[in-house]
Amino acid sequence: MTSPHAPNGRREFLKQGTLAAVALSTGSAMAQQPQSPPPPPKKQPVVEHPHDHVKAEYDGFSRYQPSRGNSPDSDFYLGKLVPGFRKPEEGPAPFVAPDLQPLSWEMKNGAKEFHLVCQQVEREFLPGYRMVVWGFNGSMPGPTIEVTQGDRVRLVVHNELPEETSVHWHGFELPVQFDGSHTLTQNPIKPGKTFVYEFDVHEEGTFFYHSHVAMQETMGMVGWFIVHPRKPFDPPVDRDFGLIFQNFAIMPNQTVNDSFAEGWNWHTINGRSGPYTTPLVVRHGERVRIRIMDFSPIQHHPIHIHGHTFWVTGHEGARAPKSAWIPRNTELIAVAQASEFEFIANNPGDWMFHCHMTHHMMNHMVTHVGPRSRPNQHVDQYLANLDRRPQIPIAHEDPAFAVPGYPQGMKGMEMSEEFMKTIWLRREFMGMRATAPKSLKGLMTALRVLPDDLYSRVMESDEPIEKGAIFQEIVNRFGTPAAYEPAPKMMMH
Ligand SMILES: [Cu+2]
Repeated sequence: MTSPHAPNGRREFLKQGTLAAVALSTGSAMAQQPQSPPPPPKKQPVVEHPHDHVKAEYDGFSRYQPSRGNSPDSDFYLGKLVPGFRKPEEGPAPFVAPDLQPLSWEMKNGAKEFHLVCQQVEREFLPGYRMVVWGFNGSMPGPTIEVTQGDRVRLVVHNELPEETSVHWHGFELPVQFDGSHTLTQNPIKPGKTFVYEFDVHEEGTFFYHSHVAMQETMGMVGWFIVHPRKPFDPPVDRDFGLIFQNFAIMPNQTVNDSFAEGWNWHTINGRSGPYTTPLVVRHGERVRIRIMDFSPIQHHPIHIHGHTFWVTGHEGARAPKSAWIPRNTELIAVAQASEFEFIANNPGDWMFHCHMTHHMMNHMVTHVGPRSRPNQHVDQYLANLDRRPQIPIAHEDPAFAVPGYPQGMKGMEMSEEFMKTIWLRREFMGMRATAPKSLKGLMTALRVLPDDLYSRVMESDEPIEKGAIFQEIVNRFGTPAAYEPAPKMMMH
């Protein structure tokens, strides 16, 4: 991860561990106490605006509260050209692909030289769910390549797979011999062999690299290739996130993806399923860019963000001229396409950010014969008593069964104590509602918009934070505390 505040390295991990341990013990204590009433309503504070090079409000659009501004033709309608806090001379905001690592390079003979190893990798989609997929350098998706427009790049690709491969640099206008189109433009890279690609990057934008063997793509062989413009785009953004959406078919009791399947039951964002996807945490009022790419085998993703309206500023081809930007809250992204959104984070809270395909909002889906025919039961209870063969009642006495189609609440996702510990160990999750992990599944993550002081508590401080505390504070300041019910203390492992 390249974020300056992201948990990265042992020291950060230890810090978080201590923090979490304190939070955990606080949590256990809380679990035995009666729930305290919500604090009395507070007046919405006047937001201090410490930045004199940008304004809090532009033509009726406020960076600190939900607002649209005036005319749809205004440059500032819905925050369209409202700048972030980052000064243009600071260069582009660092690109952050949560849960993925950047790929390092060395300058050699006038080119940035990167080394990629194609190989089978193990990826933990959820805590304890280690899946066997294919990727690069021990990662799926592969590590992120980040360069600047005008760079010359040399990509040394070594094949550790047991079969031939080639790597395609998706979208680049490069010399044809380095396009990586398996057998059309080069001889395949045989197992154990190396091929060197080299070209000048004259464009800027959101690119990616992937194996050009179709079934290998399905096994996960993809990674970001981000090219920053020589001159940062206007208006400057404070955050630049990248999320790769993928689907896999991994049947119960299996760890290996079925690359030939057409029904997909495991869904990942940067190689993790919700709630293991790492929330995007930003400061209230910042300008945020999110780049999304769909590398699913055959399915498209309508990506929806709550509480905000974003401008679509470009796709995988290039940045769009401002006159062509479109405001949306849901953007359909097809296979091998990318979309870039920008918005002002003017609405504090923990917001859902997800694919809207219903089947993509669940983990390890199977036909839930057991759980779906019996209400409020987990299939594990049934499996644990197979010797006694518990009867499945043909006539259900529960009155709910009078409703055709009941039940529809999916059961079967076990969140063990160890699982929950791993979820809550991450700094980015601190202070979310105790039940937050239950609502983030499959292709879902959270956008957290936090006022400066709460951002510091979550991302920069070692002060213990009780589950729900940050959310409660946001309701106190911006919502209606009297009408807010804290989450039950049910996930306090
Ligand atoms: Cu989807």
